[in-house]
Amino acid sequence: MKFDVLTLFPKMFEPLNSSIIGRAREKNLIEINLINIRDFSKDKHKKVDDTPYGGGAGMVMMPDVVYDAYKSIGDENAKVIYMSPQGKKLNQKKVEELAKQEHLIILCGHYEGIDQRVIDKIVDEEISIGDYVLTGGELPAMVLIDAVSRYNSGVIAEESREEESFANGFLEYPQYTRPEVFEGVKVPEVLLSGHHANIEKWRKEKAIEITKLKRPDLLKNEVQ
Ligand code: 4GN
Repeated sequence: MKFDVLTLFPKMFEPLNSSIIGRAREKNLIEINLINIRDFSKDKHKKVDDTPYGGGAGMVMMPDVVYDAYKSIGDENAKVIYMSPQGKKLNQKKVEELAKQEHLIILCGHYEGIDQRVIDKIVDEEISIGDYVLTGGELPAMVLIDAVSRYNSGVIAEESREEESFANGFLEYPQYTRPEVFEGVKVPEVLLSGHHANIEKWRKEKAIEITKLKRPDLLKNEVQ
């Protein structure tokens, strides 16, 4: 799967070189290309933004610069996502759906935003990672890439995804490892028993109990 990211701050994506995503890139399980929108400025000062028509604070990213950066990717069929607080809230279902795409283009805005005309022209979907405003779309883009990449085969074990929170509608049961006693607290006895059916039953019960306690809304099938 391929991600192309349109951004003014490609250096912000350094974290995607580490850990599981970094390794997935090395193994060519996913491809992440960073396109610096500033490279498409038509101006000798590399200007990419201008004051808003109608007045007001801040600067607006110019449509022609963003459009040329987009066209340089050269795939009109790729789904284009704009990270925005106005977008549809990201959840695990949406992540799974996006993971089916072969090529995603992610547009990151900065300042007061991007000229609406280029958004209307190229964006297929606006996505938000939550109801709060950030200085740019870069952190949300990284959140999206991380969540979607986990669904590409080989990035993480399939069983980890199947067992985890949200996949089965419940939060995860608690995990324990050595030592058997930590600060006087013992690992739950059933996990040491080797009795797989009992262990599975205990984990299911715990998952329900924790979900009731921490996220009762998930059990009620509520919309977030
Ligand atoms: C996305 C972008 C929050 C989100 C953003 C979010 C940059 N903040 N909740 N900030 O997913 C003006 C230009 C605001 C783009 C946008």
